[in-house]
Order: sequence, then structure tokens, then C-alpha cells
Amino acid sequence: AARIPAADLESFTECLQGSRRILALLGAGISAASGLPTFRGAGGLWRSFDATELATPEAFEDNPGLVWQFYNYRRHMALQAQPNKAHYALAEMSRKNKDFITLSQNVDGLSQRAGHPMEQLKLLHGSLFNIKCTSFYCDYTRTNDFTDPIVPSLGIPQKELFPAASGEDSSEVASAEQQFKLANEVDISDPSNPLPELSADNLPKCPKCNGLLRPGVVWFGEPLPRNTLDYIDEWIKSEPVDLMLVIGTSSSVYPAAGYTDVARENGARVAVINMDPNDVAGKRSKGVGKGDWFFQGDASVIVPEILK
Ligand code: BJW
Ligand code: ZN
Repeated sequence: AARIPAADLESFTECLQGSRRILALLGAGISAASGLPTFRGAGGLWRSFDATELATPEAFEDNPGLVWQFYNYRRHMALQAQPNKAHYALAEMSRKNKDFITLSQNVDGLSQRAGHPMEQLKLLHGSLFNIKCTSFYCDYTRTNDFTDPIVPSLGIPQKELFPAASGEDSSEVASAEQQFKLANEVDISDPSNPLPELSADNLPKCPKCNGLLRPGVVWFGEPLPRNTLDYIDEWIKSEPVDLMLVIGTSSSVYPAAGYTDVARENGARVAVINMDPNDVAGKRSKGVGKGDWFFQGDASVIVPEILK
């Protein structure tokens, strides 16, 4: 907190107190202090793979087993993580102000678990805990699926951990709890641990059509949920926006990053909270302009400090 310049905090607080219609845009940096890796820069690799290259329809088509292992791992990590003070501060402020809307690019569920009012939380890129069918003619989806691993074969294969389990001595077969515990002690993100090759038969299957299921997230080249985009456009354009908070995002992915400029055009002043001063809002815009704030540091420290 000592890093926040007093004059900036003072002018920001004055603006915040005079603001009713507030928009927040969240990125992976808000969950960094909860132990979840971001996409770009250090930590953006999973095994030897660039996380942004696994988050594509092409990667899933080429190797659904690999991509499912990546998402199964991310689901597990997100479930183990706890929301931090930034998630809680935003949730609390949202409960007090129904004109405060948060657009989250994150799929980790931490805002929801911090008690963020759902009607004020717009998920731009879906959720790790939504699942949908890949079959063109099938509309099967399910939400809030916290099964971990999502299917048993996405845990560590039993025969690798329990060579005896396939043998005669049934006393060697581990209980479900033991299997779960052991499976999660093997760090599948460590490339020195073998990654099992999985056939489509071992992956999550649709109960309706038996097609392959996929994570309910938005990959590159895919459209964001239409009703969410419509809601946001209407919300931003119906009345002037007073203030926009851009928290822990590289502002490099569209259309999400573009909302900062749209809000600015509709009157908003913009505060950016980020570790990296180069990641100012809207890479394609002129960046942080006159009358805006940049608060450098860990969102879990800065956000509760500037919103209190
Ligand atoms: C801290 C911190 C700490 C660290 N405290 N800070 C216009 C122009 C150019 C290109 C496009 C355009 N419009 C669309 C495109 C194409 C594309 C795109 O944007 N490409 C860019 C790379 C240029 N966009 C799309 O494809 C989107 N779809 C689309 O536009 O569809 C159009 C369409 C219409 C009709 C039919 C068909 C199509 C879809 C984008 C989907 C993005 N998906 C992902 C994966 C989600 C699933 C998953 O999680 O696996 O979303 S990619 C990944 O990036 C993920 C994130 O939500 C997103 C943004 O990343 P984020 O959150 O900003 O993370 P990082 O790592 O980049 O940054 C972290 C930041 O935190 C850094 O700044 C750090 O400094 C900071 N930080 N620790 C505070 N403790
Ligand atoms: Zn189906």
C-alpha cells in the first residue's frame, strides 16, 4: 500500500465517491496472488506448451486428449485456489452498488466463490466449470460441474500409480480417496512426469449424443456469448459511465480489451491496476490518457486499498 502515491489515491477516491455507474474489467492478474498462472509472460507455459496455443479450437481438434489434460489440470488448480482480497473487495462493492458491473475474462470461478453477485458479473470467456457438447447438432451443456478429475481417465492412470491393482492381490487396490490423493500429488504440469496419451474413448462424453464434450470456455476465433455482449453494449451506451477499473489484464485480447475505449468514449475515467506499467488499458488505443490513474502492484493488495 505504501507504493500508492497519496495524491493519486486522493484524486481517485474523490472520483470513486462521485461515481455511480462503474465498470470493471478483470484479467488473469487478479488471480495471480491466488496462485493461478497468467497467460502471457512468466508462467504462461504448461509443460512445454504455450497456454494461448492450447486455448484454440485447432489444438482441441488436433489433440483433444492433450487439451483436456490441460483443462483438467486448470480445473483442479482453480478448485484448490482461494479467492483473494481483490475478489472479495469487488464482490462487496458490487453488493452495495447495483450500478457496478464487472466483466471478467477469467474462467477460474474465484469471483463467484468470493460472493460476487452473479447478475453483476459478466463472464466474457466462459468458465472452466461449464461443459458443452462438440457435436454440431447437439445443444447439451452443463454448468457448475466441479468433478475433479472430470473423468477418471484424466486422473493419473491407475496402472501407473498402482501396478498391483491390475494383478491378483486385490488388497493392493487403493480406495477412491487414496487414488484421488495420489493422483493429485503427481504434478502433471511438470514435463518430467509422463503425460498419458488419451484416446477419444477416455475423454468426457455427451450423455445425450455420446459426442465429445469440451470445456465451456471461449477459444481464439470463437464468438463471445451473444447475450452477454448485447447486455454490455446496452449497459455502456444507455447512460454515461463514470469510472472504469482495468485490473490485471494485458489488454491484448479483443473484444474484451476494447471495452476500455468504449467506456472512455462514454465518459468514463479509467484506473489501471497492474504489476506491469507497459500493460496499460487498450493496447490499440492511446493508452492511459489525461485524468486517468495507474496503480502499479499486486491487485490483491492494491484493489482492496483503493476501494476501501
Ligand atoms: C498482475 C499480477 C498481479 C500479473 N496483480 N496484475 C481485434 C483486433 C485484433 C484481433 C482481434 C480483434 N478482435 C478479435 C480478434 C481475434 C482475437 C484476439 O483478440 N487476438 C489478439 C491476440 C490480437 N480474439 C478472439 O478470437 C475472440 N473472439 C472473437 O473476437 O470472435 C469474433 C467472432 C465473431 C463471430 C464469429 C466468430 C468469431 C476470442 C478471445 C478468446 C480468448 N480466450 C482466452 C482463453 C480462455 C479459456 C482459457 O482460460 O483457457 O482467454 S486466451 C486468454 O487471454 C484468456 C484470457 O481471458 C485472455 C486475456 O488474458 P489476460 O487475462 O489479460 O492475461 P494475460 O496473461 O495476458 O495478462 C495478465 C496481466 O496481469 C498482465 O498485464 C500482468 O502484468 C498482470 N499481472 N500478476 C496485478 N499480481
Ligand atoms: Zn451431445
